[in-house]
Amino acid sequence: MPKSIVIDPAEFLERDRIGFTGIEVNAYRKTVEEELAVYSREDLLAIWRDMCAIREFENILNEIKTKGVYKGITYAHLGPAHLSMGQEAAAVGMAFGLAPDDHIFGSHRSHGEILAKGFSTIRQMSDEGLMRIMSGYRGGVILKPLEKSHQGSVKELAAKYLLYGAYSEIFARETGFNRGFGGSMHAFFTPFGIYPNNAIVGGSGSIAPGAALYKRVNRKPGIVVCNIGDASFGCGPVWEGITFASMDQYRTLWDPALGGGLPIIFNCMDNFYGMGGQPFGETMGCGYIARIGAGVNPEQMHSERVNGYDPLAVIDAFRRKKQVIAEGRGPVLLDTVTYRYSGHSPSDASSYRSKEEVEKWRQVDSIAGYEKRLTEAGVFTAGEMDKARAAVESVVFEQFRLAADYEASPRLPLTTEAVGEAMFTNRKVERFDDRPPELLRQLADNPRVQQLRGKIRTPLHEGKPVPKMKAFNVRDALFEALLHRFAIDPTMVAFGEENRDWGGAFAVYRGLTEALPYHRLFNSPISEAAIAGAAVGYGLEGGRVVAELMYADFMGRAGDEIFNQLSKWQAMSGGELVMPVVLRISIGAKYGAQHSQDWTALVHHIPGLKVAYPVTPYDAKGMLNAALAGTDPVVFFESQKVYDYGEMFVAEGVPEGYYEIEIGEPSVKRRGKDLTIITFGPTLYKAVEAADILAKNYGVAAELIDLRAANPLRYDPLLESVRKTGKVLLACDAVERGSVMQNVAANLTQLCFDDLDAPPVVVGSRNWITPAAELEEAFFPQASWLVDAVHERILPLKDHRPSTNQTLGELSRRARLGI
Ligand SMILES: Cc1ncc(C[n+]2csc(CCOP(=O)(O)OP(=O)(O)O)c2C)c(N)n1
Ligand SMILES: [Mg+2]
Repeated sequence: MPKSIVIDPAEFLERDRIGFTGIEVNAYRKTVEEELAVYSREDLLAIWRDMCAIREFENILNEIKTKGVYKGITYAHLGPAHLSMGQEAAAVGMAFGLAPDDHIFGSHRSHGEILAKGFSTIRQMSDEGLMRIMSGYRGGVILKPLEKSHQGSVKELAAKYLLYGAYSEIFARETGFNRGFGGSMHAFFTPFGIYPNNAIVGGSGSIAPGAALYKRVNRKPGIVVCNIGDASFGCGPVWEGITFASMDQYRTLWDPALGGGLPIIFNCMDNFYGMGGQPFGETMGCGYIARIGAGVNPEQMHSERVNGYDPLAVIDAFRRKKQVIAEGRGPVLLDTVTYRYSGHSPSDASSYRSKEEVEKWRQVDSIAGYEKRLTEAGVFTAGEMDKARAAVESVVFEQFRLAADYEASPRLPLTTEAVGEAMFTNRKVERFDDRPPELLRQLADNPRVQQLRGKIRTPLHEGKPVPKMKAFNVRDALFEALLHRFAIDPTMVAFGEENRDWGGAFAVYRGLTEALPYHRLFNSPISEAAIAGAAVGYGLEGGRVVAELMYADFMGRAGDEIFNQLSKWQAMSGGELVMPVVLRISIGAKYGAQHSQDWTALVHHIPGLKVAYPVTPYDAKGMLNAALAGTDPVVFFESQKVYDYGEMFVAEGVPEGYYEIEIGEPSVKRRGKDLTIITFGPTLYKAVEAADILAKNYGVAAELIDLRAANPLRYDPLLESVRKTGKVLLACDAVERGSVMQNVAANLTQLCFDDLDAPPVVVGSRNWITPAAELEEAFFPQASWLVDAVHERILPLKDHRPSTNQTLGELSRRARLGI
């Protein structure tokens, strides 16, 4: 808590009452005649065309999925198609008044939103701007098949481009927005302000606030709209995202010049159903989603329930709410009432709702209703509207036909390496913006910087080991790397729990509070999903971000955001997005079963993440420097056991200046000829003890290698060592079953089988819950375990008497018991 906000009992123990104000439901009542003062006839027709285009786009997909043929074109679409027939007015109403700089995020059912936002952007962009995008985006690959036959305006060409890029993406073609790597549920096209759509229900709920944060911090124009379904509001990360987006500090503590509350509208596409469960009346208790706003902040999120069957009502609501955001009073919650006629997917038998109910909604269909209103008001004749519909349907059909054609729209070869290559962008970016980075004062005057000047960076000082208090330690090394990049990249922000006045949970950030304004370093709510999710949103907008999870054990709370979001968007974008996110995660000890687990293996298992775990000051600074210069997501593990360790391996010490250590490069910490010991994490220091015992008592010279990173990983230094020694022991603090080391051991067995005298041996923690601090020696690998394992399974040591049971018999006994 910042000292500037005082919690005074005199205020908080007074009798009081919390008041609520009513939340509007379907308040819009304007007539077409009144709206003619706001809209041109062309506008009104554009709304009609957009809705008709979406209906036909989805109708074609429905026919293809259910019958395999549409108007003579046969096509087998294997993937998903979550259609939105019925929801067109909600989508078009949402997008119509958005500016090109406004960014939308969505869900698995977002085809309609993609098209609506695309059409809206096309109308507002200049012809030159559109041509630049179409011919520049991925070398014009989407444009080429369209250009040949196109006759008409640039805007008409852009509309075809949008439809064709979307169909191609859904059909997994090279001509898709994202080379077909995203597909139906994840299609997006950022040049038109269409940001990732998410197959994880509610996934956008924690990501979109990060995009809004990016706009605020970097003073970018536009707002962010997070389109998610009604059932998504049951998801924890959505609540966390709302909490993150509605923090008081944006208005109480941040520089007012930034613009106040986050510029975000959470827009519920409230179609009354999940898949087969019904939030209204069954699976949720809030009745109307709009009510949720009342629990969030005194402004009740400016919440409103809007008739999403009337496009003009939705446009009106978005216009008013954009004004609220422009005044710095966001975030906003809109509950847009709509209905899907289609099943959850085309295979859905609609067993959860009656035909009569669907029919009732069809009777008030938004497209037919809009036509009726405009014709009755005499704005258009039915003939004019029919003609416009037929024209747009024909354009949609032609783009479908082109996308279904394998010659015009080839699929990437199935053997393609491109999927893997898109996963990491592997770029270096010094700064993501050229403006000067905001700092509160000269870094040279920073108290921590001054303190570090007096610290000793070498293993020895005047021939003696350096006392802990004087040693430049891992914590200091991390601080230096962070400060370096903060001073260069103005987009770089850091957030997490207790990050600011507390100094970071483990004091890595001490000194940063004095260096950085609030918006570059701030405390988040205890919302791990939102911490990781917002980092994803901030990163994919093109900003550098360091997010922190206090303990590895809390990764469970941010599981989706780490495993499905952080890891996947670069690849699903076909390499178009970057993800310059460093997720710092501290691994604990002494805090028992739920605060002392090394979960590196979980992250290592997920494609798309770089996994670093340095445990020396030299490695920590060099690797964090590399992570903070890159464009890929790095999960950066740190060990609480070694934060205050000085440098013990690099005789020259930790350089004061800048240097990088490539992530994926193991480090030989000690040379030896008889045995290789590979470690990952703080077990390195136990291996040093074990190596000393082996050398002193048994004359065995062990070579020590610290993996430093699990993915990517260059095996050559490991192979070189194992080929020399013929023997290898691998150890880490993670529980032995399924650890990173098991994977490395399996690979080594295959890569240098002929050179091995014995199978690689893995020593890890016991396959238990982590016990109390007093009992930890029975849980984490100790030097004696390593020596005993060498003796039992690799190299019998003369006269050695094991103190622990590292035999193969014990290995299989434990496996059988599952412990
Ligand atoms: C985290 C997660 N849980 C479950 C699912 C399976 N699922 C896909 S769509 C869906 C219903 C979503 O309902 P809602 O958010 O209202 O969106 P709608 O489908 O109505 O557009 C479910 C349960 C999923 N994709 N992700
Ligand atoms: Mg729904």
